[in-house]
Amino acid sequence: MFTIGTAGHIDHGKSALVNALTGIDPDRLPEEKSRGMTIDLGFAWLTLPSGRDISIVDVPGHERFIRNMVAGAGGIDAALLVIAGDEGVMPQTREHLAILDVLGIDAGLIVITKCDLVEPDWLELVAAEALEVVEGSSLDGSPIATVSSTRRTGLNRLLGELDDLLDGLEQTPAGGRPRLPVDRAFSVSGYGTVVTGTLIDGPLKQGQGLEVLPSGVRTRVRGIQSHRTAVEELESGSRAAVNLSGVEVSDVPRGSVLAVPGDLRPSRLLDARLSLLGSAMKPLKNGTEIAMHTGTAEVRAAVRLLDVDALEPGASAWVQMRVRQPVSAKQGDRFVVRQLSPAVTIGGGEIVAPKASRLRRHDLDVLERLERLATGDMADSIVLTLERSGPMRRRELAEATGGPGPEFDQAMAKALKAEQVVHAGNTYFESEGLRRLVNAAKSLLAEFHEANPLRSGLQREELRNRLRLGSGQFNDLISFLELEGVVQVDGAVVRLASHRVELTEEQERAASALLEVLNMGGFNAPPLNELAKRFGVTDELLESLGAGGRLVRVGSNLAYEADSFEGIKDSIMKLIEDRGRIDVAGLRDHFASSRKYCLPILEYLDSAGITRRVGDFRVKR
Ligand SMILES: Nc1nc2c(ncn2[C@@H]2O[C@H](COP(=O)(O)OP(=O)(O)O)[C@@H](O)[C@H]2O)c(=O)[nH]1
Ligand SMILES: [Mg+2]
Repeated sequence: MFTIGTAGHIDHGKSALVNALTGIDPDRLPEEKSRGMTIDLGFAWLTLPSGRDISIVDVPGHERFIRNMVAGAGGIDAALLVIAGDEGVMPQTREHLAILDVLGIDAGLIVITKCDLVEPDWLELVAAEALEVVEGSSLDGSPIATVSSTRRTGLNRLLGELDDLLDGLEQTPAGGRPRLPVDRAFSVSGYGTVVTGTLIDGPLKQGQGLEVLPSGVRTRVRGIQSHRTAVEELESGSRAAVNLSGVEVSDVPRGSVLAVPGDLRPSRLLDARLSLLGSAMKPLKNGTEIAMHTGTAEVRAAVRLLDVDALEPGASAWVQMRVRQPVSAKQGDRFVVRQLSPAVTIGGGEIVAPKASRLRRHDLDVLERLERLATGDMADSIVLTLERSGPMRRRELAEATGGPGPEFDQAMAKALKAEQVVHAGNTYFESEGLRRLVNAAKSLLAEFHEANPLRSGLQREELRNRLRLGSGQFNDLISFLELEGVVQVDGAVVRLASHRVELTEEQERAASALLEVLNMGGFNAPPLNELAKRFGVTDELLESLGAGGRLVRVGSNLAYEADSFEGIKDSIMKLIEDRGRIDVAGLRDHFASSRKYCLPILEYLDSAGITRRVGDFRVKR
């Protein structure tokens, strides 16, 4: 369904026009009725001559209520730019037009109202002025309809024009995921909390679980109404009133967004393309605080200009918007920028990355990436995000690009198929980036092996630190390398699959002599440091013998030759089996040894998971 919005200066007959077209008075608040002035958004609907149902959002014209106008204009498909025949173009005609322009609303009709009050020649002048004012804007060349709402003239022609206009518009494709920026929340007795808004992505279904952003409160759709009629499901573009379970009115103020849980993540830093209106009075300086309107939300933001030091009226720039309150937006969302004081619309733009990290100013690489991000499709933005931020988990990546959902899945499939993205486990790499990481890991390991030929490999943690990866990403990378047969992992140590510890003849001779003595020594092995010194076995060589499984290091100065230790272990286990348990004294007596040997051996067996300590005794594990 299409939603149409009004726009134009106060008292130009917007609400009267909506009333005349639909029979519904959009001014619903008592204060609006008593003051004869629209303050907040009004809603109405009608069926066009073609049989098409449309919704209408009526906005206030008064300059004090521009924020309400922006909230209403956010989700509309086409605009009725209303200009009173007796007054012609006025300040908020221009300001509303500028807002439609920056929001990218490029379908509309110019409606000249109150034609009963003026002469036809005068109307022609107003029409000419109107065409001039829309020139160069998104409504450039829009058809003009002339009406009198009081005398009800020109209304049918207007409806016909509207039908023609909508014929040429594309309906948002179905199959997306619902997103509803909330413009009103109230309580209905017997129902509870009801919110309204224009469903910008859909469909929305009865019973659906949703999340309120930025608060993160979970809720469920208890009922949906469109145009006061209950419906099971609502397509995107429609006006919606949604009865929510489990939330208070205060949980869903205007500016909140309802979305599928996990689809959007509130962000405080967004990358965007910002244009300053030609009508802005002065250049925008880097760091300026402004009001940013996106969806139905209005937040304070500081603008970081990335490619200029001051943005001139009529020019555009890459910016980072640092917002004071979290914003829950998607890539491609439009926003309006207003000056804080005096409050006037000065520009707007498009969000390129909803969840950004701080970028360097005046950096050509950064600017080029933003450019590609803005012009590319989602698959490109996936690749670019990975390029920029390094490997990411799927979830993280979805949030950093357009949000999870079928669009993301499709884009991901495309990027994987084109081999621009590669994944290992749940971590996604930009393929060039992965190649670089693989090469880095390989050369770090090769260097290590070269420098430490006797060591079996590099500590995992050390490799992770050198590659500067998070542990999840690192683990995925290592699994990938293992699968590819590049590395071999032994506990906490990683080595190149091709690496073998090879002893020189001399080292082998020394090692064998040492092991031989140990083998002969039995339970009461001679101190390791003395043996090592005697045979000229370096610490490194000892370590390598341990890693290679030829030597069992039981204590800092106590080691056994592997086979001989196996025998000792078997005897101890047999002893435990016979006696049920054993303590240090028992072991000492059995082997005619001393605590010096028995204690470290039992502790070693504990730590190897072979025995278990119970009080002073060891039992079989
Ligand atoms: N004569 C005449 N008066 C109109 C017409 N349309 C609106 N008005 C009057 O203009 C005033 C402002 O209209 P309203 O719809 O509230 O303007 P809005 O602020 O743009 O919504 C009201 O007093 C209306 O009755 C029209 O076509 N002809
Ligand atoms: Mg009004």
